[in-house]
Amino acid sequence: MIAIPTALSALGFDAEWASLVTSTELDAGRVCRVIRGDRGGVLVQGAWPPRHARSRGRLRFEGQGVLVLPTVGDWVVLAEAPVAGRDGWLQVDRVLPRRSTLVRQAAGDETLPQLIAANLDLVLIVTSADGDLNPRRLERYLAVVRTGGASPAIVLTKLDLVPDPAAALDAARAIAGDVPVYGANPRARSGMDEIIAACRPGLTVACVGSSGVGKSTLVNALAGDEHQLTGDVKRSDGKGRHTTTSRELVSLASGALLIDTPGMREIAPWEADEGVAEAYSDLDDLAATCRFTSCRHETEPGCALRGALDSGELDAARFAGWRRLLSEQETQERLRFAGAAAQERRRYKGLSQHLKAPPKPRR
Ligand SMILES: Nc1nc2c(ncn2[C@@H]2O[C@H](COP(=O)(O)OP(=O)(O)OP(=O)(O)O)[C@@H](O)[C@H]2O)c(=O)[nH]1
Ligand SMILES: [Mg+2]
Ligand SMILES: [Zn+2]
Repeated sequence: MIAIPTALSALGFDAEWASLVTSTELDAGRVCRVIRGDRGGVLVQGAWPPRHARSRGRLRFEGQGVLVLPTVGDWVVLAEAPVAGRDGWLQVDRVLPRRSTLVRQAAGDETLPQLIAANLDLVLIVTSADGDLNPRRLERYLAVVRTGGASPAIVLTKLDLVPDPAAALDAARAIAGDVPVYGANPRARSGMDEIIAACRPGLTVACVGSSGVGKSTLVNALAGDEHQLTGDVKRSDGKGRHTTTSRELVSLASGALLIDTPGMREIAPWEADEGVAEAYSDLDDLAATCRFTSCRHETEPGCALRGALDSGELDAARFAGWRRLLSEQETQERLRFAGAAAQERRRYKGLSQHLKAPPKPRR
């Protein structure tokens, strides 16, 4: 049994994590947690103050790109050589196997994943009641969170700015199913009790959502101080200013660990068949009762979904949101497959050129 330093358990390290490292690594202070992720490097903290670190080249180039690189929330083991190069940055030797991840399809034209955070127990999907509340977007967030294996909860902010807060809460609850929905005003620090209770000691909790919805304000309210920078929402379009620019882990006095993230403009799940099925379990159950197992829910006879739409039992917008997510996942799958095939072809080409007989000498 390895003795766990208090400074590490304060960051969420437990016996299960300890079983993945050696006592030598632990004793040498080489085990630490990533508390901030930026482009190019990470900030890590162990039984010592935060320091910069970057991955070993091996980690950077081997494997499947971004998904293997350390991200905020990760537990990592540092390389034996304490200092990487001239800049004095530490070097990450390996990332401990993750308990959960938060991955979305990266914004932009290419079909690539973006790893947002790792080892989350709870993800607070923050949405503001004024303007941002969008059932389809909430469904997408739920699919993303569930795919990665963390538990979701929804936090509805700015209820003080809408005429009918109860209606806004109902709209969120209609999407949430058995996912808890908390209404709170983090700016006034009211309505926080349930959220505080959900952020139990030792848990790692991330806040995600659009810019300006109050994620950093919520983190500050939970931390009891002004740890995170917050920004007023632009008056003209109600959109946030993208005040938070990096993902950062904050330790609460209660013993919970909170991760604030920058606002996201788009949210699309990555490799999310299961997550989509869970977020739309009601539709999935219905689809299982269609007459044909291959039903595309278009004009097939005996389609349970069409039946539910006709009877008004199923909301057409929810149905459309589900179909859109499924077709996005299909496209993603196809592009991923095409990308992998191209890579394989390139490898093969390189290999065959290598094996080709040397050019014949000129006569
Ligand atoms: N009226 C009201 N304002 C709020 C509430 N919660 C947050 N705000 C305000 O909303 C603005 C944006 O809050 P932030 O916490 O910076 O938002 P954010 O989600 O962190 O935004 P990004 O960092 O850009 O992603 C701030 O001016 C907050 O004071 C609320 O419940 N009611
Ligand atoms: Mg913020
Ligand atoms: Zn059908």
